[in-house]
Amino acid sequence: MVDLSLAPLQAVEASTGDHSALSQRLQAEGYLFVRGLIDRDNLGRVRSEIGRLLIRHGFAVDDPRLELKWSGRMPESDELTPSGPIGRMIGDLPSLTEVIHDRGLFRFLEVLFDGEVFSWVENADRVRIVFQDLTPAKTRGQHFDYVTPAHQDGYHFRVAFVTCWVALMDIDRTTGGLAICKRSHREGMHQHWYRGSHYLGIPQNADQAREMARMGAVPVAGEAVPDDSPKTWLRSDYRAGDVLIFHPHMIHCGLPNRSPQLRVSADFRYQRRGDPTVWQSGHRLFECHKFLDAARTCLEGMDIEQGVADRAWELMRRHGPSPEMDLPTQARQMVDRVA
Ligand SMILES: O=C(O)CCC(=O)C(=O)O
Ligand SMILES: [Fe+2]
Repeated sequence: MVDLSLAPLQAVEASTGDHSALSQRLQAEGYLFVRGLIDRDNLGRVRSEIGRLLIRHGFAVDDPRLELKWSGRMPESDELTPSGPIGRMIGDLPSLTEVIHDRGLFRFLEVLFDGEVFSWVENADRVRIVFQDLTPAKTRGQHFDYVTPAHQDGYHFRVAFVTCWVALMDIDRTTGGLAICKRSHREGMHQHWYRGSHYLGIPQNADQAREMARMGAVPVAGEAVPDDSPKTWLRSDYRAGDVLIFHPHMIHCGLPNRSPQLRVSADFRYQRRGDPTVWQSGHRLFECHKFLDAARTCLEGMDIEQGVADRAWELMRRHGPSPEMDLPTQARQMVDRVA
């Protein structure tokens, strides 16, 4: 990640009841930042239950002076992923369901959408635990695993929706949190890069794109190419229960966690009920990943170039499982389409 020029987010009141004011602001600025939107008691309950799970599995230590203090243990294999055992336990917490369906959040979104709200099934699997990253900024590439690379959620899901990023604890500059690139939602869909299964996101400038290409990475989708114009990234010191709602084309990234705590946040997606949706919205994330991993394995087993496999995988990701054909047939069809 390149050095970021940071500025604070401008908040709107949770009680704003004016649909056109909110939707115009979302269109103009690409985000709505609402302090303390989530019910404090529910929020506290889910945080302490996640904290207890993290202590029980050795990731956090029980320290009354510092909640969610990292033990120094890193996750092994898939432990903490949505498919792994601890990830699944977090996803199944009833207190998390409460937060996903928080009354205040729903009321706010109903005003924003001017209609009923539909919560994605995979929201249960969107609690994110970000581990400490003490790598010096200079040596840290865009491809570093500890932070979420710059991307647009609209690349993943090509329908009308909003992402609600929720701070599940207080998150200051040291703990990292989310940053959004000011007004980047007006630039359309940017190129998103992969190297094999390694997701590199959006390069921040032309140099970084060249560096990715040199490593053998390819852009799999998106049109806008990186430019060298100065960019401002917006963030704030988040408090537990704050919600950052943003446009599908808003470029955002995670900031490195340099604190002794684990960073715990969630990112939920919602739509207006009745709007067209994507196959993923009706599935838990581990079901989606199972399909995507199987598609990847199938394509890697074929005698084709990496770039072709990457683009075919991208098509399979958009289509989802086919009721008409098995995976190898679908993979072959997509390869023929991109080759
Ligand atoms: O929390 C993060 O690091 C990334 C979250 C994200 O990408 C999202 O909210 O869509
Ligand atoms: Fe995202």
